[in-house]
Amino acid sequence: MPLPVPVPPDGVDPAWLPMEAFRPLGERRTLIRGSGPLVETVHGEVAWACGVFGGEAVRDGSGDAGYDLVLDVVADGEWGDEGFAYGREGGRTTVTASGQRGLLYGLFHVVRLGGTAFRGDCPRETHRPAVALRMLDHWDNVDVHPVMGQVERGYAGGSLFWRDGRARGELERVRAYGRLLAACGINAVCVNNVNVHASEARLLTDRLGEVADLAAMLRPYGVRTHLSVTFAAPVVLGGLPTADPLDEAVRQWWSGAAARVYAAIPDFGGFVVKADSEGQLGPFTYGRSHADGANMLASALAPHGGTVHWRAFVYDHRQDWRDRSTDRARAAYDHFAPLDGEFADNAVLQVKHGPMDFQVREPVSPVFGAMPRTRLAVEVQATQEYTGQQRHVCWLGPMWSEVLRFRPAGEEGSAVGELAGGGLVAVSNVGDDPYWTGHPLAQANLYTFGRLAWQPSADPLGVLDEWIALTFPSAPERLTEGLRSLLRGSWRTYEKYTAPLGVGFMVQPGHHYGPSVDGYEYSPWGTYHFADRDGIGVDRSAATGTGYAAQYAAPWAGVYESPATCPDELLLFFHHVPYAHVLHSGKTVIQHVYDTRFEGVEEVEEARRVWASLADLVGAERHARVAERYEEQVRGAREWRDQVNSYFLRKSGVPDARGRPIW
Ligand code: GCW
Repeated sequence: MPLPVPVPPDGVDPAWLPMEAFRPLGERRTLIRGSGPLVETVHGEVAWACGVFGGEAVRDGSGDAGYDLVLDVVADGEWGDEGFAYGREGGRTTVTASGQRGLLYGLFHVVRLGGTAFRGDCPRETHRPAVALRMLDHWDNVDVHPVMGQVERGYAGGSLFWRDGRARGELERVRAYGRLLAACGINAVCVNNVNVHASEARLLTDRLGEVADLAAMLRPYGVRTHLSVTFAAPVVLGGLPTADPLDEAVRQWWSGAAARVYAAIPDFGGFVVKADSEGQLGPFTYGRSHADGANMLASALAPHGGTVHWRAFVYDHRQDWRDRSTDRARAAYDHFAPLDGEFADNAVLQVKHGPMDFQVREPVSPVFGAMPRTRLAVEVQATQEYTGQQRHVCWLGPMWSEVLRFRPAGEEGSAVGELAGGGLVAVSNVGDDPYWTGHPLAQANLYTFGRLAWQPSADPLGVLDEWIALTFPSAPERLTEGLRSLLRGSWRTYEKYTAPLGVGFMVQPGHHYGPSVDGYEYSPWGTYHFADRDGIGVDRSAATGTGYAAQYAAPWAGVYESPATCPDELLLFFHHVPYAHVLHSGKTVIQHVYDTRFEGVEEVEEARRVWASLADLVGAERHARVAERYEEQVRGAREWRDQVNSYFLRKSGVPDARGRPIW
C-alpha cells in the first residue's frame, strides 16, 4: 500500500517541496518496483503527484509498457544502502537502487531535476553519499528552560517535538519534517538538547515511548532517531551511587538501558553525549578519561548496532580572564588528540568545525588533522546563534564548504569532508514556525547542509541554485537572480559588519545577539580580543603566544605562525598586531575595521532594496516576513557598525581615512 504523503498542515510552508516541484513527475507514467516500507513511501510520493497532475503510478508492472520513469530496487545492486544509479535512454528515465533508501534518494533526485529528468539522454551515473551519517541535532528541551526556553539557541519558534514538558503529539508535522530532510539527504535526527535536564533525562527510560513515537514518524523517510543522554543517568535515573564508567554496576545499567531502547526502537541510531562540558557531568569526575566514558556507552550500544556520538566541546568555562596562559582554542585538541586510537569502533568523536564556538570566522579545528585512528564527525551550526539568529540573512554554505574542503595536511592530504568518517552534523535551525526556520531564507541553510553532507565537495553555489529552483518552481530569471544575489555573499556581508578578522565574540553576553565589543572581555568563558590603545588580537603563535598554531601540522602550523603568512581573515585569531599593521590587502587593520563595517551596512541596505524589488514575484506573506527582517538586519548592522567603529576610534585614536561619521 502506498504511504500517504505527509503534506504540511495548513499554513505551514512546503519549503523545498512545493507541489509544483512534482509536476514533471506527476504528469508522467512511472513504474515502481521493489518491496519494503520505504518503497511504499516512494510509491506514495509518486501516486500523490500523479493524482494531482494526471500521470500514473504503477506498482510492480512489467518493464516494457511505455513508462517514462522506472524506479527499481534490485537485489544484487552495487550502490550500497543509500546509493542509486540514474540514467535516461530512449525516452525512459531509470533509477536503480540496491536498497530502499537508495530508491527514496533517487526519487528526490528526479524531483530536483524537474523537467530535465525527462528530456534528452543521460548516460548512467552513480550517486552515493560520501558520508554515511548526515545528522541534525536538535537542541530542543522537553520542559521550557528558565533561561534557554523551549529550544536552546532556537530562532524558529517552539520545538516540533516538545511543548511545556510534554511530547506535542503533532506527528503529521514530524512526518512532513522527515520528508523534507529526506529530500535533501539527511538521515538522522537527535531529538533533544545535548544539555540534558531532568525531564529530558527520562526520555531514555520511562519516557522512551515519546521518542519511539517520533522515530515511527521519521522512519518511513529513512531518518533514524538518536537521543542525547546525560552521563549522570545511572545516578539520576538508576539510583546508583556513581556514574563511574569503569564501575561494573554502571556498565550493566547502561547495557540494560540500551537494550530497552532497542526493544522500543529497533533502528535507533545511538546516543549523543555532552560530558564534562559547561557544567554537564562526565568521566573527569571519576578520574577517568573521555575514551573510558565513550567506550562504556559504545559497548552498551554495540550489540544493537548503535553508535555513541561523543562531543569534543570540552573546555574550562570558568577561566579567570587574568590568566593569559589558558587558551580555550587549544582545549579540544589538548583533551582529545592524546586519546587517538583509544576509542571504540562505534564511538564517534563529534568536533565543532572551529576551535571556539561557531563564530562567523574561525580556523578549522586542528583536531581533524590530529586523530587519524578515530572516527570523527564535523559539527556545524545551522541555527544562527552567532550569525544573526535568523533575523539576519546569513547563508552559511560557503563557510561550511570551506571547512569541508580544508586539507589539514596540505594539498596532498585529505579534506575534512573525507576525514569525517563519523558523519556530518548540524545543530538544527528548525522549529514550529510556519516557515520552519523563522526567516524564510534560512531554509537555504538547512537544505545546503543536507546536500553538502551528502557530497562535501559539492559547489555550494550549485546547491543554492537547486534550493532556489525547488522552492520557487518556474521562478522568472529576475527572481532567481535576486535570490542568488541576496544569499550568495550574505555570510561575508555578515562578517564585514560584525567582528573583524577572525577575532569573534563581540556579542552581547548570554543571548549573543547584537554587538558588545567588550561583552566577553572580562568573562570566565575564555573569549578575549585583548584590544588596547595600540593593537588587538590574540597571540596564538608558538614562538610568543599560547602555542595553538603548533596544533596544526605542516603547512598550516607555519602559515598561521607568522603574521606575514597568516590569511587576513584570521589574522586577529592568531596574532596581536598594532592598528597600523598592514594587511595583505594593503590596508591597515584599523582602516579595514572601518571600511568593512561601512561596506557591510551598505550591502545589507542594498539587499533590502533588492528584496523590495521582488515583491511582485513572491507571495505577500513571505515577502512581508522577509521585508520585516531586513528592517531589523539594517538596524542591527548599523548598530554593529557604529559600536565597533566608535570603540576602535576611541581606543586607537586613529581617524577614518575617509572621514565618515564615527561616534
Ligand atoms: O555555543 C554554545 C552555546 C550553548 C550550547 C553549547 C554546546 C547546547 O551557547 O547554548 O549548549 O555551545 O555546543 O554545547
